[in-house]
Amino acid sequence: MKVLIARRVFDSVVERLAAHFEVETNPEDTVFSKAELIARLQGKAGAFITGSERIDAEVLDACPGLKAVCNMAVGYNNIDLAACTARGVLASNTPDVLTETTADFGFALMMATARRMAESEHFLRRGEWSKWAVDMFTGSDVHGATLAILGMGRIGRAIARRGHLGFGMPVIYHNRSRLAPELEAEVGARYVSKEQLLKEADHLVIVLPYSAESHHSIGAAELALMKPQATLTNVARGGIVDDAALAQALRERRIAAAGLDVFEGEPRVHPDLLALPNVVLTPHIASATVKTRLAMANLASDNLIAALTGAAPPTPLNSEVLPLKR
Ligand code: 8YV
Repeated sequence: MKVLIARRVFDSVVERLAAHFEVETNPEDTVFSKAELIARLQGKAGAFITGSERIDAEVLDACPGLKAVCNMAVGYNNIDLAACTARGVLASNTPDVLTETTADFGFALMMATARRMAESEHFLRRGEWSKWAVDMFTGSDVHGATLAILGMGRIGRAIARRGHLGFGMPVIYHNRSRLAPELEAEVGARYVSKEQLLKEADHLVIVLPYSAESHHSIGAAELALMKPQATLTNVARGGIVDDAALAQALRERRIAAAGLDVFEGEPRVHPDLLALPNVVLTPHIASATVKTRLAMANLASDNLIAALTGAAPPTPLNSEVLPLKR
């Protein structure tokens, strides 16, 4: 059987897959256009993909031999799951292995935002530090401040736990569904309405999955509810926040600062955000530790190997298509 590894990955992962399949790799690490993806998937039974490749009905219909698409990411908004299921194609993602790493980064980005770390570093690098001043880069405290979490899945809970146990933060959250009382107690989190969350937040951290429903969950109206001293951190997906509205709120100091690891239309970043001092911007690296990226790649491979060899994939998104018939 032939499989496509759509992006450059670790040699050990290519070797593992090559022990089971005839693999086509992408050493140039190009992000394929839809036409190129379709061309590359001809005759392939499986695809190892990342969040950059979109698998939709058009791709699936153009690649009738495709049986499994295995995403190296926990978010799977790049995959039309219903279209996969309707055609009997197995889809998988990589939950759990990146939870703590992503929570570390989300917490760090929130702290860097609250304490103005990027802005002050740029000032220092520009050679503008000539003397100490009483109000130089004064930010807002993290310890004891209200941590507001939008989306309370695995990563949200891991961030809540850090705030609650490590920093004495009162934690509030809003989510489609409420956590069981014992889970709320474990991370010290209190369920509130979205409006209350925005009004009470000192530090808002967004960890929602992206979908048509969560598109622009945070826009001008939501930002208007927040305190002028509040910060916003997004480690979920671009598109959940309306970047133009956020840039305007930051410019007018209607909120204090933002920490963003994800952007609408990335890798393009809204020029208004790039021009602002009160933002910390990182290139979608919340899961980027050597250990975690390797674990994600191995889990995506485990899913692909299992799906195509008749075993049970460890983290399927649509196990109802098993055993594969296509
Ligand atoms: C990935 C992510 O690095 O897991 C996710 O959903 O956003 C990141 O961990 C990215 O999607 C590339 O696959």
